[in-house]
Amino acid sequence: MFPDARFDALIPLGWDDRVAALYATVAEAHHQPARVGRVDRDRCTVRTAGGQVRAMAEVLPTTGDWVALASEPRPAVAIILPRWSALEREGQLLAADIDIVFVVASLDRPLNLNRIERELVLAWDSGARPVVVLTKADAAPDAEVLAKTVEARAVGVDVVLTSAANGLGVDRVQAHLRPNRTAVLLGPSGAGKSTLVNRLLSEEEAQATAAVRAGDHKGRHTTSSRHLLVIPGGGVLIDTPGLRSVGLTGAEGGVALAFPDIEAIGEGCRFRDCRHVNEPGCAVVAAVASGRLDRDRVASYTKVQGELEESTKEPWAKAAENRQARIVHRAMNKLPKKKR
Ligand SMILES: Nc1nc2c(ncn2[C@@H]2O[C@H](COP(=O)(O)OP(=O)(O)O)[C@@H](O)[C@H]2O)c(=O)[nH]1
Ligand SMILES: [Mg+2]
Ligand SMILES: [Zn+2]
Repeated sequence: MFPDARFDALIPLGWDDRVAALYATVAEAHHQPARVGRVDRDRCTVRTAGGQVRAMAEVLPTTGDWVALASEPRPAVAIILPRWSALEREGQLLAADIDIVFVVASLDRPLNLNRIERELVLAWDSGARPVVVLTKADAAPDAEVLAKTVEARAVGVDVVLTSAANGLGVDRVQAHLRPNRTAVLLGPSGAGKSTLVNRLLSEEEAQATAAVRAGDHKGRHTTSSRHLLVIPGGGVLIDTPGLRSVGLTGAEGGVALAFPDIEAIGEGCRFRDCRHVNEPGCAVVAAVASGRLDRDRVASYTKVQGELEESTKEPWAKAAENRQARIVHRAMNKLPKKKR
């Protein structure tokens, strides 16, 4: 059945045996495969073997989704293919069917290791593999040292030092993409995501983007909405607008993957529900004391854990807790004021 030459034009968009197999399980004969490039309100722009099409969708897909497209009576997303990964922040889908999440942070401002760690949790939770991309290495004299610091905190994750200004590390980013992989860029606004994208795009495509944008006075590739870009050297990139905050609600699965070393050592704690703060027999605290675990990394872990516990509490439990807090508060207000 595969390969089906009719769909060869989709290969640069990430079409491969895996997608073809998924497609074959859900699509009907009158459908054609397409990949979602962008979504606005009730419509989306999809890329088919024949080109770009605006399509209606009853259930909105997200950027990166593979879909079965019906063309009669008008183009419409008939089926969203089962996703093998989805990057999600607080229930909001940012990208689907990605293989890599580039966690982007720039070196022209103080490193926010906590934020990187939180983005790594989201990245791991998506089902894709995270890679940290440190940008603007040209703007930091101690870039190498900063990269080492990040490496120590991002266990099991490749850290790539880049500069769009002088081209450093761009080949390493490209190497991650080249075997027809799809990656999404995650990181705060101003981190240099779009500049890196432009660097990876061919001159023609970058110019085409600029020309499209010139009409709306933005002048260059900016990210008003996520979209999907084919990288000439191979692979697909999804640019996202900068996230202001990185909420972790629902990302429990990502925590275990982002902190495998701490979770493994935590197996040795005396108490199953050890919080690794000051419990007796805590293996994590012992590992910090002996230098086996990084103290700041453990602090991030416990912070993230606390936040997830807070977000997964039943609403009634939270209400009861708040009620209790109010009662205590009132009782305290009723206490006679301390004499000075
Ligand atoms: N010095 C330096 N500045 C950069 C580099 N990459 C991006 N910038 C600048 O950083 C700013 C934000 O870049 P942009 O790509 O728009 O960030 P985004 O919001 O993450 O898409 C722009 O003014 C860029 O010119 C780099 O490698 N070196
Ligand atoms: Mg941008
Ligand atoms: Zn413990």
